[in-house]
Amino acid sequence: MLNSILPIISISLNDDIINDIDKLQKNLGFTGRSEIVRAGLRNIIAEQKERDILQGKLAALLLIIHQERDDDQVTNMRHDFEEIVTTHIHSKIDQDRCVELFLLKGDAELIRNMTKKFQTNKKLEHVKLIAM
Ligand code: NI
Repeated sequence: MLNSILPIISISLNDDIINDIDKLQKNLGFTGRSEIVRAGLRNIIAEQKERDILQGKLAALLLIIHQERDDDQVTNMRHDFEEIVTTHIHSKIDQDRCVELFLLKGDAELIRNMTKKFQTNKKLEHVKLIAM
């Protein structure tokens, strides 16, 4: 295969993320940091595309993991979407972290907006939408 020259961009990452990347690289057998970053980005793009085609009324599960000290972030954001939240479970996972599960029913647009709001909040560690 011919070597293709890829544009180089610089990104800033904190130590925690760099450690996680290096661990993933080792465990999953990626050849370098760039490769793992590309794989992660491809996943986000695929997820986004999947989400963009959701339409009409649907049910979905939104999973969020965060530091316990950020509990109020989730609570505050939840209030903007009361009309689609049918069930909300909030539980401690360990010393510092909490998991929150939202069962959502309603307009795809609202579900998308809620997911976007959580996903762009930097304090939340993990946000995952499963549409049903
Ligand atoms: Ni909590």
